Amino acid sequence: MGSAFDPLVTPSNLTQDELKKRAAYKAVEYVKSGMVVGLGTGSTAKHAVARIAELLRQGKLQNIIGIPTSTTTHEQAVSLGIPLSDLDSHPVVDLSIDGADEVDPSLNLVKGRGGSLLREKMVEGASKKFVVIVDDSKLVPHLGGSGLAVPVEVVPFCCDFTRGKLEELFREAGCKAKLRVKEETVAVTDNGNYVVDLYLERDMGDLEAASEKILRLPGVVEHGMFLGIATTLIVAGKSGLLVQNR
Ligand code: ABF
Repeated sequence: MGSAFDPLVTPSNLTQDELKKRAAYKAVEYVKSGMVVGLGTGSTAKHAVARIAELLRQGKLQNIIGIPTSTTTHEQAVSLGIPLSDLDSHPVVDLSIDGADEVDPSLNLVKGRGGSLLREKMVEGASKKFVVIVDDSKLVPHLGGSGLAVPVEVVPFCCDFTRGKLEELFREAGCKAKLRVKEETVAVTDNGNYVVDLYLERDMGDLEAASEKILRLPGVVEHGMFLGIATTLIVAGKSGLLVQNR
């Protein structure tokens, strides 16, 4: 694993959103004309999408095909004039850029607190390179340890049964599994599914084993742990940009 530190030339009083933008702009430096690019979702990724559109308008990038990871990103990209396609037509993606909710020292991620984890995992898993962009608040020693949830996308059919099974799986880690609710109604993903959020009091142990256990449960569609998928991490902090490769 290699890393590089790039001090910011601007004052250190950047807001969190400005830090996200720094990371996003740095990631877009990896985009070259002619690439098929996975377009992430969330408040960090939206800066990357906007930057790609800006470079296309300026003629500094050409022939980009974007593969959006959510309906929200699809709408943003369409409004900015980025040509779009999908994995059916472009099963190999050159490069994806997306945010994350947690990043551990091995570049494993928790994603999906925004609800787009399934499409993100499909697109980013099909990418030759996956650049993760975060501000430094997202760095954690262990996934699931920040007090926030590990999301799991489940089918609506008997979702409380699946919720209970998920809670049982991680009982020893003090798991509380909660069906995600938004504005007082159950949150529905772009794929028409629900999300169960796993809140853990303790480390869930071996991540690959945890992943297998979750995916074996009937009713589960996908989970938000992205293990071994990210190839590059760009972290923006008050003192600079850290670029780390796996
Ligand atoms: C998506 O956006 C996610 O998978 C993750 O949940 C989230 C990160 O959001 P933000 O960049 O807004 O912090 O990529």
